[in-house]
Amino acid sequence: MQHEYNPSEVESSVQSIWDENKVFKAIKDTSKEKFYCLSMLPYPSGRLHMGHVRNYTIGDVISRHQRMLGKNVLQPMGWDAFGLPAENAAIKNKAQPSAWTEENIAYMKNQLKSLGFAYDWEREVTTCKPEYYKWEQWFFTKLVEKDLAYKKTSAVNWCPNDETVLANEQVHDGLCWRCDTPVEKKEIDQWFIRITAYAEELLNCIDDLEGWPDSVKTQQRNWIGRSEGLEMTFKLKDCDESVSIYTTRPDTLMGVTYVAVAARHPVAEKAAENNPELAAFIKECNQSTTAEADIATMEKKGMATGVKALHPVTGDEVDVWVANFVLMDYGSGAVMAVPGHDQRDWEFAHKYGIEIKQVIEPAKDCDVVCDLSKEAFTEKGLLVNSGEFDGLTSSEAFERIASWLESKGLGQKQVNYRMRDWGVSRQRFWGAPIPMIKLETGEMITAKEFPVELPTHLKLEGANSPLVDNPEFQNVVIDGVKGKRETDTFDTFMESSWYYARYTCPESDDAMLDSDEANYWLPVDQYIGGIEHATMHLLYFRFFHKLMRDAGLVDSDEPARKLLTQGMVLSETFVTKDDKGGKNYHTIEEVDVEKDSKGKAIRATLKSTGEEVILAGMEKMSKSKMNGVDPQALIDQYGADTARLYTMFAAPPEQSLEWREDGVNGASKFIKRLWKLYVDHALCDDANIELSSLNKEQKALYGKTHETIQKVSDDYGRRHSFNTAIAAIMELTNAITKFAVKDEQDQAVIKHALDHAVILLSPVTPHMAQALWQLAGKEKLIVDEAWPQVDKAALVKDEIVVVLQVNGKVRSKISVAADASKDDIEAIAMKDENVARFTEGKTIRKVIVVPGRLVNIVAN
Ligand code: ANZ
Repeated sequence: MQHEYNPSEVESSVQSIWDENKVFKAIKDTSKEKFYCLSMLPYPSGRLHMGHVRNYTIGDVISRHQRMLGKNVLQPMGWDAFGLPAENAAIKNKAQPSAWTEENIAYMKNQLKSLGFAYDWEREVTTCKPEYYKWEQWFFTKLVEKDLAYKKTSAVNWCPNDETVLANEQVHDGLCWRCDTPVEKKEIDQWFIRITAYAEELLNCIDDLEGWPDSVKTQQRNWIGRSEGLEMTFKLKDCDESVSIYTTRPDTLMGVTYVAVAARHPVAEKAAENNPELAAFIKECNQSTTAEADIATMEKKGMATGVKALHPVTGDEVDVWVANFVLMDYGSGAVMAVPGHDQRDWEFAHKYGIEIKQVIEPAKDCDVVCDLSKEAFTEKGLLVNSGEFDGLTSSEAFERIASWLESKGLGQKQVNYRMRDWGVSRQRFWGAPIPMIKLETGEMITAKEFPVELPTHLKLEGANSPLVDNPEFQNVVIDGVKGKRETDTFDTFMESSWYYARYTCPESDDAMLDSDEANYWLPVDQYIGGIEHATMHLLYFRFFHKLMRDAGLVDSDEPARKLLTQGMVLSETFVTKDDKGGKNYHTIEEVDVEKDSKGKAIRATLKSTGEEVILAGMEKMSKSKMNGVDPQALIDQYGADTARLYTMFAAPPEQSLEWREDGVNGASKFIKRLWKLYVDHALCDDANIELSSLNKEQKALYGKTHETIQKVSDDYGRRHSFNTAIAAIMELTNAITKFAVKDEQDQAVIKHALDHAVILLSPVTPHMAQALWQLAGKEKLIVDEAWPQVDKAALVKDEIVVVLQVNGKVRSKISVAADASKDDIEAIAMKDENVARFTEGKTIRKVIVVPGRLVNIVAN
């Protein structure tokens, strides 16, 4: 190792030491406290982006810190390797998705290695490998046996371009999230996993997730969407049938002026049999792809069915309408419409001239006015125009009306969830085949042998899966009976729902999990990933853990104790407009940028033409906006440690990181400075330091070192505030720079300070730290050193600064002995020049001394 700092040499040499010695291999050891640190696994898209670098550096810093605290750390990595991009690339290149995926994995794995992440690569999990997905298939068949997975026909979002079903979240403004094609509705047979059976537990356990961000917990609560209401029936006139409705506001029952049903509701379909106009309207509604979230704001449309319903209390007739805002798969697909008190019902009634009746008035202390000519009054309040229920509060009325209806057999209390069962079928090729077989007899059975392997030699043409109508894959004979395999594959969220558990025992080949290993390592102590996974992934992940618990595979209730959601990486976006006003994005290389003193871009021009460029501000790095910074270029130019240091220093982990080249430069300079200081002053043996024999300067640096240890330990551990930890190490480095070495004791103190600066920074810049350790001739690898302890005695200060105020305004500062008495402090304060100046000619009325902090002199 040379005395000059050469990042590429340092990094490759240190990485080979780690590799050769299997330094990060994790082995179960019940005598030690374990720490499982997990970063969300990447999709092997081709190259790492800055978001990955940020995510994985955070995880690595936490892991390395925990290891130095003496814990048995597991930090694994793997690949979420099934999914559409591989399939699209294969179609384009006339290749196999497996080949594209493997190539990307090899490339990205090298990138991760070059960043020096402390992963146990022997536990690498690749979800498209049969030895992984065969257990997922096996587990699915267990769910089918327990009736926790089932098949049903349901309307799904259908992208005609990708020829695949899309989840609601994959539909953006009615368009496919990947290709912007207008999405259609299609009725199709799907496999579902009964997540609703766990809705209550998933909701209740949110309260126990102490180490999870509140924002994620709130999103999960809303997603689950528990509501308490009443299911009640409205009899239909002139027939024996009835419509059952779900309401959360039975207190508004007397304000019902119509009943609205979903387009797919049987009453609507029956009424349409002899009514072509209604049939056409229903068809229109069924094709509409409005996402559920947009229902509140969309235009309300409807048509009367001609059917009449009877009000359960008054027996009055009300019209039954088909309405586009009623969902078939929520509650019972029908609502009692109360236009006076529900805004959707109000808009609908307003449009079609239906009566709007007030039955709730504002409570006495409520300052919201009720003006039904303008909008619905949706608050709770007191009942009016409600006969025997008049004068009750909404909550009293809820109970009274519920028991009244219950006694008549017309209704009962019910809990509902917004969350639906999880549709896991995808009509794509590159996924784990759903292990089900339809026998000739019509019976549906589970596969008995695993894996049901995805063939790797089929030609991919267009978006249609080559599994469909492929006799080799589909045809099977089970106990002499012919059958056909399911050709749909699993949603890739399936694989990412349990990979964290498989990392604990990746080689287990006689069971999905080796429970001894799984129960030692689980739950995950720290999970790190993007906030965009707040609901789907993080909910499925919690759900799968509970499923695995109930299958006896793990014994904990939740998969992760703590969750850190890192912010996005943003960078300056450069735009020019073309003749038609269209936007052209430019890379940083294409523009000349003028910056202010803080490094903020203030003006830019195109290098090629000199044209003025619009600074569109800091936006999420993305290919389409051409504002991405390639981690590889950064590593090549500055080294991995600079990339790591910059991403950790530039912003607190949960907040967005605004990328600035000057900042990267600054990080690189800091590493070089610390390196030089270390080489100049610390390549010697440790010497004993006797605190009591130190002079003032020595004591100050020694004290600063231990203050820094205290701050950094808390920042890494409890606060996860890596940027302030780094700032503290920089301050210590400044103090070291100013410290003059004149004798042996000075040498010992500066060496002590430098060793600590390096060890404290080592989780962030592990290569340079290890290299310096070697240069200094230390025996242990720096990762095997114990985390430094604070010398509490060093924190006790001889002198402290006291602020002097005159009439509450700060006028001066003095330094006093830490154990000075109140009287001594007052005496010194009164002699201060500034105090004298501001009290001159005035009478001192009072002197307040707060020991250790301030003196306030009241004078007039
Ligand atoms: C009458 C009423 C009066 C309602 C009122 C609200 C306010 P949450 O809380 O989200 O569960 N609803 C029931 N089933 C529906 C469906 N299939 N499609 C669309 N809307 C449906 O929402 C429950 C409320 O949503 C129910 O309470 C019902 O309208 C409506 F002043 O009933 B309410």
